[in-house]
Amino acid sequence: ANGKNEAAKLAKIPAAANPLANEPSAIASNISYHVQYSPHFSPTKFEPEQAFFATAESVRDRLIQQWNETYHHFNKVDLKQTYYLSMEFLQGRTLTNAIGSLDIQNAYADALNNLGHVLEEIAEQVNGFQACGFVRHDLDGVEHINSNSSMEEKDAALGNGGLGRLASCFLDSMATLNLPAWGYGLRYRYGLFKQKITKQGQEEVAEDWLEKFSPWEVVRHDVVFPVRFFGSVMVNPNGTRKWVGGEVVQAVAYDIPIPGYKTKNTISLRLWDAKASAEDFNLFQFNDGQYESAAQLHSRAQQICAVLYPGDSTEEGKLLRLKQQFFLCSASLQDMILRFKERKSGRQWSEFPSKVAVQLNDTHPTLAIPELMRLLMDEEGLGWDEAWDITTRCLALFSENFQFTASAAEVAFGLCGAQLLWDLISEKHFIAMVRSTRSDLESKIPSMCILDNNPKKPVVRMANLCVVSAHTVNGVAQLHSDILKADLFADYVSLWPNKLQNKTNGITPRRWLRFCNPELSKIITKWLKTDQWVTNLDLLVGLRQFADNTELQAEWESAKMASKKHLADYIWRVTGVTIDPNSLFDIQVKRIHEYKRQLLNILGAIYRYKKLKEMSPQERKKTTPRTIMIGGKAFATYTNAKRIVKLVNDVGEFVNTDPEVNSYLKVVFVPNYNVSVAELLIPGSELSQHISTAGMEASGTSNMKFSLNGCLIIGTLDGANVEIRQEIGEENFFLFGAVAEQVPKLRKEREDGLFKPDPRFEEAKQFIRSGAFGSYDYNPLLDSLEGNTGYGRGDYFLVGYDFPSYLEAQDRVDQAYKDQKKWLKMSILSTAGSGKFSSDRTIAQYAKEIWNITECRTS
Ligand code: GPQ
Repeated sequence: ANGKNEAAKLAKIPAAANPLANEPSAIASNISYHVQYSPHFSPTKFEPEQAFFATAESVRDRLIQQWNETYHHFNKVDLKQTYYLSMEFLQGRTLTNAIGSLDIQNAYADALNNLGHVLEEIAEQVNGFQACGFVRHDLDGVEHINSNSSMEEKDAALGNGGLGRLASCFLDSMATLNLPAWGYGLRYRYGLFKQKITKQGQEEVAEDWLEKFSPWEVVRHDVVFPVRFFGSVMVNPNGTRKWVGGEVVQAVAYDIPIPGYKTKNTISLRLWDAKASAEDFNLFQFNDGQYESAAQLHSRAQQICAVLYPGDSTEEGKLLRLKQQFFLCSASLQDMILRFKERKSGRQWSEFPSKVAVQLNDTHPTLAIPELMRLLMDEEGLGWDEAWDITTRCLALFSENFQFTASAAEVAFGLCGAQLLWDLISEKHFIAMVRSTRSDLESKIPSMCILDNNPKKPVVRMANLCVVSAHTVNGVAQLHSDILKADLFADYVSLWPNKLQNKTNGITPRRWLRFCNPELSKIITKWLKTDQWVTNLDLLVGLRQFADNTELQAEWESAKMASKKHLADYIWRVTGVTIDPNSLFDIQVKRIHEYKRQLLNILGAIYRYKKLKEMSPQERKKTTPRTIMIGGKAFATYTNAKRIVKLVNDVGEFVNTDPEVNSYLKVVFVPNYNVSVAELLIPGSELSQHISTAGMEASGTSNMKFSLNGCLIIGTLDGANVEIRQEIGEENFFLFGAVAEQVPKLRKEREDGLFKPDPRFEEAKQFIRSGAFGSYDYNPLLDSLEGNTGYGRGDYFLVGYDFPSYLEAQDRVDQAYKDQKKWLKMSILSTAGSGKFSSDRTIAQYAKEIWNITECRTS
């Protein structure tokens, strides 16, 4: 340790009169207090790691203050409150976000300076190199650990991608808008895996976000609920039922504070952990040497929250996922009911829907429906009709997925007692209602009801259960909502015309511009002459009038260049590849999925490489140099997605080491893409790709983040791309590809052998087949792009059809980039047009149009 970083010196710092005061001296003494009296390490060092934990704890003190006040205020005012149930929350890091929300960056920076540390280094935000752990893996698997390696705040990655990150953005907006709302989720021991790239491609490594404890969570030892699995249902002589036997697991609450931006309101993300009770530990067996069976119930309980999204290709996996879902639903509902009773004793159940709104994040928490029914009927003694009325008035859901697989749901019968579930969601009521009110829909009943018509092994159709039970179901972008109404939920539209709504997704401008891109934020504030845009993103439209202004353009360009340099530095550290900040930075980062078509991107890159090779050196000089970056994780058992990861890496190694071409084209696979890496990539991007097959991306949200940061989009008419293009102007969007209505016909044509592939498409594929990228067998991947005769699998995602128009759009990109003035104007207009995509707008709509809740500001 250098002289500055010894803990002993901290003892000399005088205690502050008010440790929660926001002067740098009080903050410094508060930090010093935590180093000494909330120790997590041996009492000698005060290096970045110790400084991080002590700083986080001192920030947490401030959050707890506001958090408690908010808690008491919500209890006292007793307004209707929203509970957001989600199997995923992709929070990322907290420190920068929390200090920024509390609006005390400068004081913390000064305090830490006085203690010999630099805030940005501790938060790892400005240089961001730790985002990937400072460890670089060679393709040979050799680890390069930077010798300056220090600690990093681990991402809380309790989610896979868009759905989980949306939940986190929503919490940020709920807090900032002072809404009475809480999030509920699960405290997975291992969140999303860490992606290691080796010669074999992607390798998954468990990521222990709690390895050194999380300073942001608070365990509530007094908030514990029993959750029962399996067992049977006993019917008493008086007709009341009781669910008995099976396994009982305790749900223990861990709370994470979610501060609003520049407001006192701090709400909770409550995560449940699963625990067996002491009686479940078989002391007798243990003393008899049977250690494993003695702890069997404990280990079964621990399985529930062990991992995010356990593989569900086996029956065991399906059951475990369902147990997780039921665990979340049951514990959260018991908590809501208790709060309802505690806030005012002796009140009527009929008041419940005017105090509680439950929002289900997709169909994952569908079991909340029968579980709320069970709690109301079996535990609280309500009759079916009253319980149903309450349940349907509380619940709303938004739906992502087109193909709701109900198969797993059959396990739910075993899970909660077959008879029990059957009674609770008994659809005879639904059928009777349809018959009595809409006899014209008789023929639609079989497809609309909840259970399929297999009497032996009835399967619950989760989507139908949701639509029948929830008062509102919404899609997440206009196009997606229109498709839901026309397709999946068409029958219900005529029954309940107002049940299906649209709420276009949004992102929080705090994390995704103000904090991740402080340089650009400063410029925006300067030109708009206000920083109000951070909570009123529509104000960005005020930048439009300056889009041609050379002074703004120069500032814009230099901010972008600074971010590109940061990014280039990061890429070098994690991959060993040098990229040129003067080239066009072209990024596609998202989960690897065939429908998202990273394959289209990489085939385009291969085609570009081939054309560059054919050019003379003079011709090459006239091209627009490009750096194509692709990042994302593939689900561990999704073979084709993993092949894509491998292909991108192989193409990169090949192209980047070709001296003839590599100053005009680089292809980089960005390893271990996560929230923190996104915070670094997005500000440094100039072009981003959102190129899913039209009709398949429900919304997309990274498209909004890129656009907000002045990055241009090449994309299809899919999801929220449609609305982004409308808002920023068609001329600022590089559009290509088939539209959603064409897709079924195109697939059919392909099937019928009527499709004639473009020679450029054939050329790119052929280059891979020729073995240019090594000995790995890419044929199974390439076969998926062929017509479905023989070995082909039909090119379901229409990569072949869209390839020519994709290349043409890329040509337009190259041309546009040559005119930097024009490009900068388009970039400014992208930011200026992104106001609509604030999650504040989305959440305000949910609050008004679905939840019926109003502001509850803590003063
Ligand atoms: N999404 Cl169904 C997920 O991230 N996970 C899922 O299981 C499902 C959807 C995404 C979806 O693909 C994106 O288009 C959306 O923008 C995102 O949810 C948030 O709504």
